[in-house]
Amino acid sequence: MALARNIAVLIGGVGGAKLASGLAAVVPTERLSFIVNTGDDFWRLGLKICPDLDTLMYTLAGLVNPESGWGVKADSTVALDFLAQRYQVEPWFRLGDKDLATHLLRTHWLNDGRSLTEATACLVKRLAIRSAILPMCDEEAPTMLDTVADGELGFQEYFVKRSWAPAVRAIRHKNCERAKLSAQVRRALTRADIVLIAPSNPWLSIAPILAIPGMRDLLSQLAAPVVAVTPIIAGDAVKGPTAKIMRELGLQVRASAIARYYRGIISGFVDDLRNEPADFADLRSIQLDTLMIDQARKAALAQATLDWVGSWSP
Ligand code: FO1
Repeated sequence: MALARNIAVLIGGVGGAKLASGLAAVVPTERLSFIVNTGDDFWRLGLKICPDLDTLMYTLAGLVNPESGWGVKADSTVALDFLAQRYQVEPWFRLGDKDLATHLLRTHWLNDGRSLTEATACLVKRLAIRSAILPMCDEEAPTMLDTVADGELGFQEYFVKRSWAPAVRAIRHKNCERAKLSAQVRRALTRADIVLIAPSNPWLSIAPILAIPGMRDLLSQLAAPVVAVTPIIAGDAVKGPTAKIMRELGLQVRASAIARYYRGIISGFVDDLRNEPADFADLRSIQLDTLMIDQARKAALAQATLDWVGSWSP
């Protein structure tokens, strides 16, 4: 594949950011556009929190906390501790001091009338990131989990407060019918020579993006290849609730179930070497080492994926 090609990536949180980091190591970063899940976003203490945007932003800026994969490295929690100790505010959502600066500035700009796309672009520019980081939409379309025992929970209540323990029976993208494809997202997708779906949780991180009216149609009509990377390795999720949710939704925990979920959108699928070879029907597929345990492997997966797609005959 020629170096100067445009790549758009649909992406969620920590798992997806690893591939983003690999891509940034092997292609000019200004050629990368990320369309990021905002279904996890919520308001906390009057501040707009956008975990997946920030995870990607901090990763590409070299600021991410390497232990957790989210938040800022070497951050302190002076404000959070003071809130807990002196004001009895429950510190269930860990907001570090440096991370708080991002939420303050973003919320300030939103209150000033900027869209989330504009506010994110300003943060990205000030962090000297050359890739485009685009919220999936400017409207709020929060992911809601319908749980067996506790009814409907907001995403962060389910994921962080309840440690994704409650069994899920359905997932809803509240108000998604009101969301619109932004001009920036549309342009990133139509200009892309290749579209990747990162190995993020298909149901929690990618489904909210696909739920935006017009998104599925746009993706299915693109001339460019659309290729998903498996989040299932050796028949399980590397981290997080992907496998648990698949079981709860009555699906088999297999890469082929992920490929089936993306049917009609993707033309290719990157499976993992450790998975049982599967029949992906009419999709092109390849088995690669998708376990991104260090920077070298992140870059190797990004390069191998781009080389593979670049070798497809037109
Ligand atoms: N994840 C946690 O498991 N616990 C936290 O306290 C937590 C705080 C947090 C603060 C800012 C931020 O940007 C992300 C944060 N995350 C936390 C991660 C995040 O909520 C999830 O990993 C994603 O929403 C899932 O993609």
